[in-house]
Amino acid sequence: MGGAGAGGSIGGAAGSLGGVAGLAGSPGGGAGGVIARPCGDMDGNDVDDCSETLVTNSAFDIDASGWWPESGVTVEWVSRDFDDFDDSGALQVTFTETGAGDQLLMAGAQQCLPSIDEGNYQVGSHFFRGGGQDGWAGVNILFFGEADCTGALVGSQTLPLDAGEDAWLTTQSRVAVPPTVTSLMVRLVAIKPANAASLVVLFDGILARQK
Ligand SMILES: [Ca+2]
Ligand SMILES: [Ca+2]
Repeated sequence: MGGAGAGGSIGGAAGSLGGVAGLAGSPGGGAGGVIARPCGDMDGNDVDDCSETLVTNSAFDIDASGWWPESGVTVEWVSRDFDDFDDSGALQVTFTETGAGDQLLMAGAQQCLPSIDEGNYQVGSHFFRGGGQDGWAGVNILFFGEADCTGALVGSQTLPLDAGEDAWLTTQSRVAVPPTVTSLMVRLVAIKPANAASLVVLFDGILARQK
């Protein structure tokens, strides 16, 4: 099902990675000058993603703080940075829940953006799924009617899935936040058939910004 969309997102990732290389090579950084080193620019807007994301601990430089495991999940920091930087790592999500049947289960690590405005957002992540496992790494967004991710669940959106394995890939999408939404939950998830074994996936460079 996701074949066509996956191809599209790979193309987008490759294009914006070119932008990353340019950013990394530019001496002194931009006007702000506060970026110790660039995180990348997956959305290609010439602004380093680390400096514009609304997410806390988006680059996982030293730990997994700010991200909370859901039921059936363990999270831990690993040193395997998506861009191979020695001074940064990634978030590892291990989804251990299993059951009968092949219906898809989804769970991961979550962070609430406690108060957001109506409008369009750009959300994305780098992710890695090692080979020999059934399932996907994904990013799922939940919309809530009240602040702090409380109140009615107004809706949800899952960014395009990509089944590629043994490589860092990128998924991103525009997320339209309707006027009835006050907060949203960013979920870095593993998705697998219930009867498949544990699934281990990595995430890094989480972007969520208003467009
Ligand atoms: Ca950017
Ligand atoms: Ca990192």
